[in-house]
Amino acid sequence: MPNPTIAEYLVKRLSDLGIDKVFGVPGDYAFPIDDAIEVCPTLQWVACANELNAAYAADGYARLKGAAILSTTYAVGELSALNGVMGSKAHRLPIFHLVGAPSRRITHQRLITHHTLGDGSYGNFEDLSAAACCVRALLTPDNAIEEIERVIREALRQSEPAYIVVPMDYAKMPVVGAPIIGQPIQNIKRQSSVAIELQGALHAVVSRLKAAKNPVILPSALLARYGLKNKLNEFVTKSNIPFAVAPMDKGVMDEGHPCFLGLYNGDRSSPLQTRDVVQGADLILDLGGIILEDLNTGLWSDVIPSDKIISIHDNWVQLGTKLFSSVALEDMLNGLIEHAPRFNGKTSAFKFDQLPLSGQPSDKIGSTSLYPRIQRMLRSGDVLVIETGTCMFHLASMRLPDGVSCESQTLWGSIGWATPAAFGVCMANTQGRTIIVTGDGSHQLTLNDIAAMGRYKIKPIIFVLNNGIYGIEDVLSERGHEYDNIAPANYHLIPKALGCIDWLSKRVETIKDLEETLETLKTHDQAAYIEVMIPEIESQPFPEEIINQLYKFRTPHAN
Ligand SMILES: Cc1ncc(C[n+]2csc(CCOP(=O)(O)OP(=O)(O)O)c2C)c(N)n1
Ligand SMILES: [Mg+2]
Repeated sequence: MPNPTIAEYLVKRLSDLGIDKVFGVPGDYAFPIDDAIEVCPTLQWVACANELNAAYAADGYARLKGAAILSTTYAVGELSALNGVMGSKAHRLPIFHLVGAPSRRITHQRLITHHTLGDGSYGNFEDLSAAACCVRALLTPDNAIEEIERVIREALRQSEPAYIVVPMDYAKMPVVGAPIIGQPIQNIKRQSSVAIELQGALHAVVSRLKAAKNPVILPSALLARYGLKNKLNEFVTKSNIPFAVAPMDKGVMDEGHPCFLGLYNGDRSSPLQTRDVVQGADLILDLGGIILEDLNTGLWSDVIPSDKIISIHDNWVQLGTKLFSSVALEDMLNGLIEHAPRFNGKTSAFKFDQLPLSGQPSDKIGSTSLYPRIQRMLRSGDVLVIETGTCMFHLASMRLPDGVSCESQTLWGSIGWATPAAFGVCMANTQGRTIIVTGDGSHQLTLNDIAAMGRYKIKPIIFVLNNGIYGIEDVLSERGHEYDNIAPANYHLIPKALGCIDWLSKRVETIKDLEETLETLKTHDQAAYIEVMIPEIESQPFPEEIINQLYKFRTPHAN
């Protein structure tokens, strides 16, 4: 049998990882890749409304499946995807970004083509796209087999996006050499350690744990990226060490676990006692490298002395000034499962579960009545997708019921992410429901992918919070700016207008409306779209003190 073409081989080799969908928008330079995807029996082409949405959808898919494929065309397509891929880099997701480029027969002759600046220059967009990736390759028939192995290896090792460009003529040529059949991602060892560094790090960490009286674990989302959620659970269960999660890391561990303390977010922890337990611990085991970003630390109000924290990063371990490098996170976790001592104290010193229910049936809905009801509707197996905006503050501090996980984009924070990301999550989540909570302003950026959701007959449950404004911006600055008002829309009419069949679509204004709709959802087996009216007056500015804490615009006192 003749060798497959580069395009055929590339998409098949990536699907060997267990990826079964490709998110993208077609384009002429990418036709050979698009065609190869279409005929590949293990891949489904998922047509998104635009490349940015496709990148967000790939991001959501990779959060559950471990990796994803994004396919765009030269320049106009890839540059539209850039913000989304950069977000995946920030959130450490291996997205394979495939881009079809003009053929070498064109570029060698410097013929001026469409999607260029008209200057006969071709490589100038590659540097831009590659900036969102940890590894890049331009495939030729001669290098394709080796380059694809290198790119896959590196993207999985670093858990970051990869950029793969294929000129159109090369894409249709057979690969030279012996094609390789790959392994599913779960079977691949992502990083390996240098034995002496690993032994040293493990010994140092275990000794510190043995000497500790009241340690606490802070697990980071990076563990999920490396497929280590189950191992984390095994370690926590076996060691019985209490753990708290920071907002960015919510969803990495089941919040129904008896060792769960709550959300650690400095002075904005929930419940507040979580802060005291974390900051009162004599040892904090940071598993995965917690990112001390403003919104992940209660505006940098975390107070953890460096001698109390041990940080186990993806491939290095730090204990004060002692640093071990070339130590794989997975190897450390395996070692800890085997050697860490078991703690016997009572783990959770306080009880907190459901938010109190408030409001009468005829009352208008507000945040205090909405979130307790969302909390009660969640059930094991659900994945909650949280958009950037006022909802993220309410949802981050809310305890998730047993077996519910969640995804958010707390670090990159690009509004509009959640709607397509939930599309991607839904495409990967064959077990449970996918529930998304988004503000109206964010939703307006990417709601055109509701049409794609209808087309592929997925069944998300979407809550759109209609307050008519960029509410969080009012909270962070002041009220009344014209630029924070958003175009009014009848959101609940969108699914129908965009061709979604059998969707439950409602606008709810009172608690009675909301409760009736939530009751229907209990037995409803189709997609649902609920426009929740929220009074804009709720978005009151934070006190200036807090705003200054975040932006530091004031000149500090001289002494
Ligand atoms: C792509 C992008 N553009 C602009 C912003 C700035 N921004 C952050 S939150 C926000 C408003 C979100 O409003 P909405 O989705 O309506 O939620 P609300 O806060 O009103 O609940 C904006 C404009 C951003 N984070 N990302
Ligand atoms: Mg809003």
